[in-house]
Amino acid sequence: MTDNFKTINQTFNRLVAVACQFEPNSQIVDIQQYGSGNINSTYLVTPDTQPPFILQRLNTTVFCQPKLVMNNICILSDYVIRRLKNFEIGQNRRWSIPQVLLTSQQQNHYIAEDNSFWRAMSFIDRAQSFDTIQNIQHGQEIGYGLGMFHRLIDNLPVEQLADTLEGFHITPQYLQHYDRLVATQKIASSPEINYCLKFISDRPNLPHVLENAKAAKKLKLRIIHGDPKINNIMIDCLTNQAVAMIDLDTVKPGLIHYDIGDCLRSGCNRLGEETHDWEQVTFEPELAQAILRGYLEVTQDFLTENDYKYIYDSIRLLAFELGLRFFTDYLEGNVYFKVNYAEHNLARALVQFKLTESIEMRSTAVHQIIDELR
Ligand code: ADP
Ligand code: GN1
Ligand code: MG
Repeated sequence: MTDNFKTINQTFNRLVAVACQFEPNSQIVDIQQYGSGNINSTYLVTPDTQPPFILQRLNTTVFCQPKLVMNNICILSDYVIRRLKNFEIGQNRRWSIPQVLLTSQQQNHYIAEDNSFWRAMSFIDRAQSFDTIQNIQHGQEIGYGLGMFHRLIDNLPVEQLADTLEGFHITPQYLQHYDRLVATQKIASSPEINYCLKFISDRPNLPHVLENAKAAKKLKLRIIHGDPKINNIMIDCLTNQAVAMIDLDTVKPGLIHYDIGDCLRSGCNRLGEETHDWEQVTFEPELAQAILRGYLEVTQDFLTENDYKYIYDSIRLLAFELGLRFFTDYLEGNVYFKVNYAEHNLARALVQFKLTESIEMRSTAVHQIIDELR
């Protein structure tokens, strides 16, 4: 047996041992690495007598209170399951939420000997998610999916969930951190790095736009998803309809504008956030129209005047914020997002800044779309 093969075998056996904690009464037939998330490690587990399930190793550098994260997810999914019992979903539609699977010790997580933190979730079957937007109908379903998620929890009191990731989407805090880094660290020079540095320094007011609105009580805290990029919205393989939102680690109190902005920055960039063709990245208003149409179809009853007023700002801000987060992570040596090569986070930052620029250029069209839809 070669050393390489031995290591693969050991890793597989370790994964099986963890998977068995959640499914002690079956033989594990297969475990495959799954999905393309930037934070956790995800596996699809196939037992012999039970349906497949998702096994994840939580990134505890990012989520340093993993038990609280699991508590939030359990509270939210129990609430949604109860709510769905008396909820009229559109004709011929289905909607579900991943459920936390318990260990044989009735725990919602398992801590392995090496201190790694694991959890298992039910698998949303007959569905898939995409890293790039497929077409206008996909856009509308992405919007509907986020809208349905917000609608189902619109009465869940914010106090019920813990703030498991302080500072998440508080753009001024990301900026402060970045400013400190740039002031204390020698930054290399290249056309791409200089573009990013200038892009950020040219927009001193932008990072504050949503936090100012929150402080002025124009926008209020609600429970949010926190990470509604398009590959976290599952699409039915047959009907092409949105059927679930997954990746619930960032569910916590926040502004729904963080979600709206993140969903649109992710869904209106046809090249996707991993493209190497960053100079060609654009924000497409017709996709924004489709996403917002789908979103408002289910949420218009509880949105306020101010909620509408800040939609454009939120799209621009969330694209900028993600660019700032990627660029900062690049400067810090890739300590947060998973990367495949040293400049990966720089490449990702360029995509988001180019997208922000395109959003700014299409400001009139986007405002008009929002006005027409309300
Ligand atoms: P990350 O936090 O790293 O993004 P995710 O929870 O989004 O991890 O999972 C990564 C991928 O695994 C998703 O994009 C999706 O393809 C798949 N996935 C995760 N949870 C489920 C689920 N409950 N049902 C079906 N697929 C899932
Ligand atoms: C991360 O986990 P994943 O890949 O769905 C990140 C999001 C970013 C996204 C960009 C907890 O999401 O905030 O928008 O990457 N999640 C966290 O792809 O930081
Ligand atoms: Mg994800």
